[in-house]
Amino acid sequence: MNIIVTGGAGFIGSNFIFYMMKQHPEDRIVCLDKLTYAGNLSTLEPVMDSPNFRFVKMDICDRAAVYGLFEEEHPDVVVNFAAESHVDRSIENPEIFLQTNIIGTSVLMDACRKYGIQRYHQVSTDEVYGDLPIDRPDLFFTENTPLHTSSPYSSSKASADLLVNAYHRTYGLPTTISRCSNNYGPYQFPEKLIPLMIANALADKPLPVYGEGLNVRDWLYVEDHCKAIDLIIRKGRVGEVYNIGGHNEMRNIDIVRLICEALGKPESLITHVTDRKGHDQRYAIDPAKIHNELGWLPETMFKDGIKKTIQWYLDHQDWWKTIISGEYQNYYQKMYGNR
Ligand code: NAD
Ligand code: TDX
Repeated sequence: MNIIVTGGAGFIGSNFIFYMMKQHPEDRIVCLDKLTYAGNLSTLEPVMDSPNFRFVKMDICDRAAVYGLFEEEHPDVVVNFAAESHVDRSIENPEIFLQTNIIGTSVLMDACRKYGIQRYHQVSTDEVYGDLPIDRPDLFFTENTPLHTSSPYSSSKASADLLVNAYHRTYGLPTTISRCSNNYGPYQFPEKLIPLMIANALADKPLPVYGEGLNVRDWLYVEDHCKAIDLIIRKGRVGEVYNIGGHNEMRNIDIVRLICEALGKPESLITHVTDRKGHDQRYAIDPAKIHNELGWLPETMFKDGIKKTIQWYLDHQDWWKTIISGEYQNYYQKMYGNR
């Protein structure tokens, strides 16, 4: 198969490329990425010289360039990870989220229609369902839960999902959508909760917990997400949505405490800061459909995954220190002040 992976220089996309190149060495992977602040070419160094891999710097919103690439590559499958992905940034500046996440998705699907494709897969998120109350642990998101978004980010992802379903129904495009819970693991940009707390703790800096830290997220090790997407593009039913999650709900404050403990840092570093606007209370995925239809189950226990992740950040300090030393400092200053 010839697979175009968009957003492959980011966190999940790069992990997906490594996973696919190991599992399916006969496939060819073309990574299309704009290299925004969240994209890092250095991440892809281990595969850059592989004959089955090609990197192309490109914006998914650039219709002429995208069509040109499809004409050259004739991909069988497109997996779209490319997105603006950080909720806090979407609250500050929604526009780029609408551009990339909605318009970009439509450009990619137009290219798929024009040049033909076996499968277009949209990587979506549990955030499209909105949130669940913390005091109702019996409730979960299923694929039939209505879309009910809170942030500009999740609204842009839900809009893209609606477009994907429209392209399937109207044009017969062979699409699938996956909606995954919070990922953690290597190469996650240090603006996100887990790597941010690891980086700050290592520097003995305050650990900024929004509000009381009681919000709940359903954490999945990134490789388990990659395995699920691989299964969906090979065996998933066209036109379907698959939820992905590992029944691993944790409160933010407990994650931060665990990181302090693992790094031998005092909990006194924890600083409660102003809550995120519109902060979703709880996400929790019911993964019964992907389990029953495709046999997928998460394989990494949280206690092992978080240990591996913390060790990875300890072993790859150059990777994240380079990232946080540049433009990111302006963002950090705006978000957290001098903390
Ligand atoms: P990320 O921010 O780490 O990476 C995004 C990548 O997309 C970057 O390499 C960036 O350069 C690229 N990109 C951004 N705009 C682009 C454009 N216009 N054209 C081409 N490339 C562009 O994001 P991530 O955390 O790896 O998330 C990947 C996908 O998975 C996103 O669609 C996100 O919505 C979804 N998702 C993420 C999570 C999570 O926990 N991180 C969970 C569920 C779903
Ligand atoms: O400094 C912080 N302090 C804090 O308390 C940050 C950055 C986050 N938080 C809280 C907010 C959330 O409740 O931690 C939780 C996780 O925050 P993020 O890492 O920003 O993730 P989240 O908002 O849950 O969204 C993530 O999961 C779903 C990804 O960023 C999305 O791309 C994905 O769709």
